[in-house]
Amino acid sequence: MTIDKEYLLSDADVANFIVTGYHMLELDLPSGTNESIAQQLDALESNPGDAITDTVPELHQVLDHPATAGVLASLLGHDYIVQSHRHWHCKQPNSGHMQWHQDSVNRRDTSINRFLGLFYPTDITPEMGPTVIVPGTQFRNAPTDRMSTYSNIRGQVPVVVKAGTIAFTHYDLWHGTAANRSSVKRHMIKFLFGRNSPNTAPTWNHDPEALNAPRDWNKRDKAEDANNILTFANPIGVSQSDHYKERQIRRQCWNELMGQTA
Ligand SMILES: O=C(O)CCC(=O)C(=O)O
Repeated sequence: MTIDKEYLLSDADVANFIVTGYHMLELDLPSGTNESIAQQLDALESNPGDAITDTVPELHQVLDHPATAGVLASLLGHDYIVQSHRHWHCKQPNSGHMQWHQDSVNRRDTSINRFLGLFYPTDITPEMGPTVIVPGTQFRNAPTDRMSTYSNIRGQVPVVVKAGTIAFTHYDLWHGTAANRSSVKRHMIKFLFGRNSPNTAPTWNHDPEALNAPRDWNKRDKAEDANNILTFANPIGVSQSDHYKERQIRRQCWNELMGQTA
């Protein structure tokens, strides 16, 4: 696929993904597409698993959208892989919350080799059982049985979004769902994307001066440039001793994406 440069991420976007473990994208699908997808999902009586894109072929428009391709090419290389695994997550009205968990294998890993895309064909309100993510937890391992007992984690973000949003989330990001207290089904289609080859150079809209911005101690957590984001961002407010270890992981991750593996 040819990648339209206009849709590639910026240095700040890439730094934010490394730091928070997610990137939100609101797709401008043709008029009526989201509604049509949602209606077809509403009517499904069983879960087709990986065949959900055969059952609801308009979902291919999510994968083929140039803005989706721009994010994937930026973070996984221009030869990224759309894996065959996908899953329809239908959260029924009046269903309870889902415990905190990580989807991947709970390993601290500085490489971005695969991640998820969570697509929502309808507006998602706080009552509808949104996915809830905890930005900045993707480098933190916790035994799943213990994590599932955690309750109100500081810094959690409910994925309350407009119809047509795809949330790209690091495979190790801690997440769960809120209860669906509404009277409607909440739909989410999960896609999985992978890397084909290691980067030898940045694959996003990279400015060679990106890391030259001076450190700005005044802005700290409000930083807008890659250097200061990687240095100061602290989405779940961890302690200084914890933060400095995480900063090292962020820089390793950035360097790998830059193609500097040594
Ligand atoms: O349904 C959701 O919002 C999240 C599902 C989930 O956490 C998972 O499949 O791992």
